Amino acid sequence: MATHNMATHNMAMHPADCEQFPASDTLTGMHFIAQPEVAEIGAHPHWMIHLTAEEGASLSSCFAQIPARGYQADPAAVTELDKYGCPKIAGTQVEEFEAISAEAVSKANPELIFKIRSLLHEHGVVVLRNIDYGATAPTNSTRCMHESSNPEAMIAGVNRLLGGNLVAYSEELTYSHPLFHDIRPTPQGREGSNGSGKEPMTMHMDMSYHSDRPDLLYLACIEEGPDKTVTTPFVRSKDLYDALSQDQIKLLSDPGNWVLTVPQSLGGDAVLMPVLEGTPENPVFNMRPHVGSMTARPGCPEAASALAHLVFLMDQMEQHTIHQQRGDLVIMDNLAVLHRRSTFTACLCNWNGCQGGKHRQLLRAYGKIGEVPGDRLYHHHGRVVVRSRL
Ligand SMILES: O=C(O)CCC(=O)C(=O)O
Ligand SMILES: [Fe+2]
Repeated sequence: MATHNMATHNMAMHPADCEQFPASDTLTGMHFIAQPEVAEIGAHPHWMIHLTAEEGASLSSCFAQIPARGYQADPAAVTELDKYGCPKIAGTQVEEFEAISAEAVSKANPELIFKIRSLLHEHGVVVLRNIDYGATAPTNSTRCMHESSNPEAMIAGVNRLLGGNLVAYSEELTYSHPLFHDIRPTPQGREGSNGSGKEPMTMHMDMSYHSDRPDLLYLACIEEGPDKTVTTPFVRSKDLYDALSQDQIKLLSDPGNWVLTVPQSLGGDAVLMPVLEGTPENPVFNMRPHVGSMTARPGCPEAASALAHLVFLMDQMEQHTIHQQRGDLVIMDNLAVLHRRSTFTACLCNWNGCQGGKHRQLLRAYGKIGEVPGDRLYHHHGRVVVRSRL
């Protein structure tokens, strides 16, 4: 198993900013009003799909035909830059990779996509377990590329079958490949952590400040890491909404009540958007993962207490049933559920010279339903910036 370094990508260490924003329908279109579950870590909740050994083998034998990094114009590197200085994504290449990956998934397991769709519809989240990710490379300080196409093909194939297109965001290019992010958080303030790297990751929607936020979020667990108790807590937005009062809903839905800021890496401007949008059936909470990036406008104590109540509810209602292990693929309806990462213990190497895949390592990707840019890359968040012109 060889580790290849990403060639010309921007490797600067920046905080991960995985959120963003606007109102639209959710993928599922409908949600169950369910009580939060209290299943133990390791239990098998009903939104988990355990692949059998044969199912896993069938998927990997179909993926074997797919070239690793077939979504890149040059599979060895991302070399060409677009007019913004971002690595150029070859739209047609991605299109082709999505098509062959979708074909491989349907051929290997024709029923799978129906199960995924139905569980996503019902719960907003699905975890596939026992995927054979093949020869993956351990993450390291110069990033990695996998010899196996399995993680990317699994994501691209499922996403395409769900009606999604892979998309990238210019502010997230620091993660490695624009479409497939190497997420390797440490609590010591290194990349992949939140904000300054030392903040906790609060409940959020990925890219919640962005007008073209993703509909679907994929987290493929490449390595579990040393902490066997770290979880990806989540809560359904519909459940949260139903627990709010009409007054709180009104306060949260008024954009004038809030100071919501984009990531520091984008200048940290406040943008015009409400905390809550969507419809009573499909509510969308534009939660940001950084402490301090969502506050009530000064002089709006009622709004501040509505937000405090929402935070209290998220804390009460979140489920702790997802602990990711190698071979998992977490799929979330990004608009219908909020998620975060629990506090965790880092790799004992303290992010220094650790070899052999001991770090927790996720591969993240985003899917968008409907029209997407030809090169799959969004360059601007598209929000109205609230700033004094004087
Ligand atoms: O590490 C996790 O479990 C969640 C990470 C996350 O929220 C993200 O990368 O968007
Ligand atoms: Fe996230």
